[in-house]
Amino acid sequence: MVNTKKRKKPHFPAYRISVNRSFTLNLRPLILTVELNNLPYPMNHKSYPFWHPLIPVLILLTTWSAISLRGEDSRPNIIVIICDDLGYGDLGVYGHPYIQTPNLDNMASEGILCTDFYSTAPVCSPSRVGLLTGRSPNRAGVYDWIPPGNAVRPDAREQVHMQASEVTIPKLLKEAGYATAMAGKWHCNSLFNSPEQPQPGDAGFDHWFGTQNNAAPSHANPRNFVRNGEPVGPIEGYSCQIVADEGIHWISEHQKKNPDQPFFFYMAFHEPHEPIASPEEITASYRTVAATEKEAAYFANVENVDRAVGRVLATLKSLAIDENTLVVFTSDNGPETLNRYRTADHSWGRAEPLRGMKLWTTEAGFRVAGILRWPGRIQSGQVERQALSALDFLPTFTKLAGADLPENLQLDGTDLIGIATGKPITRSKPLVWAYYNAINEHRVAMRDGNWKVLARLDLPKLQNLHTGNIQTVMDAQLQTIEVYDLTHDIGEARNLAGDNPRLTKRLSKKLTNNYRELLENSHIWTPQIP
Ligand SMILES: [Ca+2]
Repeated sequence: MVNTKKRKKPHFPAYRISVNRSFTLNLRPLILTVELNNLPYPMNHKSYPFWHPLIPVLILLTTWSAISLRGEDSRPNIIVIICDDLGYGDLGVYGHPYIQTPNLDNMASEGILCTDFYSTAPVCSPSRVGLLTGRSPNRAGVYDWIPPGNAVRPDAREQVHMQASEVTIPKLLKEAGYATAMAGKWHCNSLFNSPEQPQPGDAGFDHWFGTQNNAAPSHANPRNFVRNGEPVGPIEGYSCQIVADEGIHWISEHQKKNPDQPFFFYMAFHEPHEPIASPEEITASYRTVAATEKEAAYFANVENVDRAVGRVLATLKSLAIDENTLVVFTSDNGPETLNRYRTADHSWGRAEPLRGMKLWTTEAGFRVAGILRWPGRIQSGQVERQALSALDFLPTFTKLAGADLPENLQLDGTDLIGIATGKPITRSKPLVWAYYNAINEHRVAMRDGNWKVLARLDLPKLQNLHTGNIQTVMDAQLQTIEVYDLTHDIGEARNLAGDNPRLTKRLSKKLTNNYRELLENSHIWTPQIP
């Protein structure tokens, strides 16, 4: 269903009444909730409607003199941490037998571990555009990874970028009063740090520190970072720690200067995408379990990410903003295939138990790690098995921020507010991916409830849709439908399409309807070469 409903919630300031740190009242027009904190009560950290029977008891137990009323924005800070090509099975908490990820394992145990979390595409650029816009990246015209735009191409790929008209998470949160910043891999344009295309600042980030694509020459001592339009030059250290440093510094400075203003930080690590480089000290610890030196370096690369995440989470605690900061951790796509290209020789990412790898439309292409942590609002130790997507971040974050959505904005996800309290989410349309350059033959995929559906298109591999090929794409019909029950077959091993024609027909129709709608609303580029 197209989400055209404008959110009417006005941006009234919230006032917090604190009573001996034992409970707080958040007062907003139309929304009156009581949060119980630090109480020996089994439903600690829950919000209660104003009529909850505990309220009068608690009020009687306090004195007015203990109450301080102060104007304070109680909306959460939000941090998105995204890895590059992290395998679904690469973290300890997702079952890796060797890689040590204690910080991410703890983050999951303190929040929600998502078993069925999806990125918006099986490759870098579209995945990031989908996350930032809350829409299938095809709508923005970003179909495949974006090469540098230094040469005109017949398929117009040199033009591809997230256009200025796209509505993004940072734009919406900034309008709602948030401070916004990003650090790491951008990969949403072909002309990075050029006035010819929108840059991270144009996408809504007040502060940005990034690279067009990978850290170069590798994760070690990168030379290609740009901060707010100014090339930084060589930096000593490893990319994920450098990116974490930028985040820690920016967040710390922001808390000093504007402690009452909530912030959004997008932290996009380059690891563990090639070209991989890892600290010797960590690599050494894996030499006894890794088959090769390069596998040990890959394992160390993921552990280095874990250490960077640990430093960020420790900073939130030291700044005393841990309780009111939502941190999400995920990956842009699945693991790279070892030696798929010449320099992909460290790519020992683990897709198990999923089928495929990065660039596939089977589960390993885009089912990724998904961890959500927000101690003030999310109960610890939850495991979430509903299908969730990075498409859901925009509707979730804008709701938390009370931000207005533009009229007629077509979104492809749903808000995840309910999962904090174990409620089922409502998804008005299935998750659909159309990746025309997939390694496997089924270029279109759908997740609907427990069903995974794959379909072929009678098309050659395409990296872009443009005026020269759009008619051929429009004429291509979905065919050779495959159906899998992911509840019992996470590895997509048993195609049920032939066993259950009625189910297959129903799912095929649903996929066709949603795919056609997406195609009709996908941006089409015009090549400069006729
Ligand atoms: Ca990637």
